[in-house]
Amino acid sequence: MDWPDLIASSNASLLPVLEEDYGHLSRQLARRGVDIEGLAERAMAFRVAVPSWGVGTGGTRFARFPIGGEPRTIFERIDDCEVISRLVRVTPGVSIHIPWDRPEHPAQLRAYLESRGLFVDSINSNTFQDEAGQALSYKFGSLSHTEAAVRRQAVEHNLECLALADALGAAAHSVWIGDGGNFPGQVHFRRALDRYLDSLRAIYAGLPAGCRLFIEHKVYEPALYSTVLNDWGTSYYCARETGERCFSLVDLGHHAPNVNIEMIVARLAQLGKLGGFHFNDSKYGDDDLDAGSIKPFQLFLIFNELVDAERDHWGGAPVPAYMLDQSHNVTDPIESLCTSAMELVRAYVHALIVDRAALEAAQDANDAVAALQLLKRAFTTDVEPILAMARHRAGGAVDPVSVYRASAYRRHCAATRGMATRPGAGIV
Ligand code: PSV
Ligand code: MN
Repeated sequence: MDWPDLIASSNASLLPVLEEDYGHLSRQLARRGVDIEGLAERAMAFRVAVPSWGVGTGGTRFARFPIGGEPRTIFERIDDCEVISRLVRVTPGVSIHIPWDRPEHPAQLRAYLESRGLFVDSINSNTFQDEAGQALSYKFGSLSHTEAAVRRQAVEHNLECLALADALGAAAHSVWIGDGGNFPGQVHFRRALDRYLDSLRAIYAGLPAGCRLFIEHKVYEPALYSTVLNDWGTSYYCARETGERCFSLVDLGHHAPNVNIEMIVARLAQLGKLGGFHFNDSKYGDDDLDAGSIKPFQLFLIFNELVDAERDHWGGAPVPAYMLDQSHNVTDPIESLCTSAMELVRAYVHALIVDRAALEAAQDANDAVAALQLLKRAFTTDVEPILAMARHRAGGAVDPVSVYRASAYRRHCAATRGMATRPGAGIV
C-alpha cells in the first residue's frame, strides 16, 4: 500500500478549498486575539494512543460480527495501528493487552514497532478472564480475591506485565480488575478493598524506573452489584496509599449516567493524581462507542479542564497519558479509531480557544450567562480547517476516512488474512 502517494494525491485535490477555509478562520480568530498558527502547532503535537485490541471488531453480550481481514496476531494489529498513524499523525503510541498480545520475543516486537514509527505506550494486565491453562480461576476476583493464592497469581501476572513494560520501553502499566459482587452481601466491602490495596502495593514494588502505575475504576460490570475499585474517590485513595508513581486513570465509560466527569478530572488534577484517560463515548453504560459521537460537549468540557490544569502543571503530576478504549461493533475499527483520534484533537483545540481571562472574570463576577457563552463560543467555532491543516503538515491525510476507503486496505487484508476469530473475545 503506497500510503504517501495515496495521501498526497487526495490532499492535492482538497488543498485549495482547505487553504481558503484556513485563511478565513485565521482572520476570524485573529479578531478574537487568537493566533491560528499556534493552534495548528498544538494540534500537530497532540498525542493519543490506540489500543491493540481496538483494531479488531468488538461485540456485545449477544454476539460479535467479525469482518473480513481482521488482524490475527499482534504484528497484524500493529500493521493496522500503523495505518491509523499514517492517516491522522497523532497516534504513534500503541497500548497492548497481556495475554492477548503477549510477545514471544519482546525485542523483536519493539523493533517491529520502531521500524513503523510506533512504540508501546502502555501495558494492560488482564485478570478479568481466565487464561487457558491457568492454575486458579478469577471467577470470584483477582487482586482482591478471598484466597491468597489467587491474589498471588494475579500479582505475578502483573509483575510479568511490568517486566514486559521494561523490555518494551512502555511508560505506564494499567490495571483494571473485574473484581466485585453480583449480590448484596456477597463481598465484604472494606476487607475486599484492603486485600486489593495489599496486592497493588506488591505490584508497585516491581514497577520499573520511569514507569507509572495506573488504576482504572469502574462503577459496575462485569460485577453487577458492586465493584472493588468503584469510583474516582476510591481510586484516588488507593493511588495515594500505593505510592508516588501510582495514578488514577479515567475511562469515560466507567461512570454512572449523568456523572459530572469533567469535575472528576478537575479534582484528580488538583490532587496531582490524574494519570491518564481511556477515551470513548456512551449513552447508557460502558458502551465503548467512538469518542465524541454521543456527548461532544462533555468531551469539550473535559478538555477544557485539561487545558486549564495544564496551566497549573497538573498539580505536580506528570502529563497525563491519553488513550482510546473503544469497542467497534458495527464499524470498520480503523475508521472509528481515526475518527475518534480526530475528535479528541477537535475537543483539545476547542478548549485552547476558550478565552480564559474572560472566563475567570465571569466566574469572579458570578456571571453564569457570560461564562457559559464563552464556553459555547469556543465549542461552536468550526476548527476543522485547523485539524485538517495540522494533519496535512504532519504528512497525514486531510480526509483520512476517504483515503482509507479509496485504498481498499480492508479488502486487501480480507484476501491475505481471511476471516479471523479472536481468542478470548468477550464484550470488549
Ligand atoms: C474495562 O471495561 C476496560 O475499560 C479496561 O480498560 C480493559 O482493560 C479494557 O476495557 C479492555 O477490556
Ligand atoms: Mn478502559
